[in-house]
Amino acid sequence: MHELGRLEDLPQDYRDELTALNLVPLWPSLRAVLPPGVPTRKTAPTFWSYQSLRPLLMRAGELTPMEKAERRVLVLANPGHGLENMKASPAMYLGMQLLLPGEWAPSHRHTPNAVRMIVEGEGAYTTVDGERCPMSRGDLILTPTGLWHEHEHAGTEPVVWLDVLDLPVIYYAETSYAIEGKRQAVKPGHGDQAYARGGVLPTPLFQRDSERSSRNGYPMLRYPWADAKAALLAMATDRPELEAVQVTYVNPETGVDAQNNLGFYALMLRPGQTLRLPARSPSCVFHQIEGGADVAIDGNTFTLAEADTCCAPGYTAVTLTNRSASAPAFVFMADEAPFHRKLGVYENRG
Ligand code: GTQ
Repeated sequence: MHELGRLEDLPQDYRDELTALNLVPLWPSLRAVLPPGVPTRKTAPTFWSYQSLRPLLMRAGELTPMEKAERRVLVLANPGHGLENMKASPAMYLGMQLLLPGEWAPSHRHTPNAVRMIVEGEGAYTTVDGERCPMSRGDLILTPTGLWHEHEHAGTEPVVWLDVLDLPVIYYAETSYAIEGKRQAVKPGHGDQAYARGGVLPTPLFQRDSERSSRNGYPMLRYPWADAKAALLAMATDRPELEAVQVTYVNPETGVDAQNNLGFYALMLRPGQTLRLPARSPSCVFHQIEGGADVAIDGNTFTLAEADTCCAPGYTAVTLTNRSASAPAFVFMADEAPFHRKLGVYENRG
């Protein structure tokens, strides 16, 4: 690959004239925007310890009342992108949110898609499009684009969850905004009950084709951890030869990813297992639900204990190792695969 002309090679008067007309020569920047073979990535392998951040989150609970926060969140920001940009990766935002007993995070809706992975505490619920979704450790709750949501805590201990949003890409597209609302009326019915068995779907009077799912195409908003874990354990027992014991959170009516831009998965590492994930184009986030795993990314090894989180840049192989020889380890993953597929740039390089 031969060298191209530099900006400094051009006479100053020529450069000034270009600037005055809002023109830029491509060749000095061509290699930067189209690097050979592998994209330039700002995403740095980054680890966030729950034990370290938890006291700071609790302190936020003392320092900042709900009325002054609306959402009391410490953002897990990737230094490679600049902390102020609040990105874990090009398309993923991560935040740890705290709600104290009796608090209410008021109803709003926004264009970015969000999910919550519940980290600790009982007795809180998120109400999404009128459906009351109880929060329990390991549950995944969707708040897809445009749906009203509010968080409320009727328990006695703090509740904490991990927010995963596609905010960076929605913001980049200049399409990010929110609308404030009033307290929602709660409707009866729960998607996690109606869709509790994967092989059979609710079919009111054979209206499946014409009247697909309620809730704007998001039939299931809460994915209980008890069910995802049971599926993983059953898979591991049923298929001892299976290398990756993994499930994808999907829309139960279409079988496609639960949300538009980000993919969500739960993975079980068998006792003592080491699993190599191929180098794929999307960045990836790992969050330990149960047990402990070592996550090796490009020469960095992060030791995840329960509730710890880390992220890996795209085009990078990741190796996960269960540190226990006797117990399984469970990891929640989020990635940018649906977004990459839409862009037509998804790659698995093995
Ligand atoms: O709970 O609605 O971490 O609107 C960032 C923006 C959480 C939320 C975040 C949000 C929310």
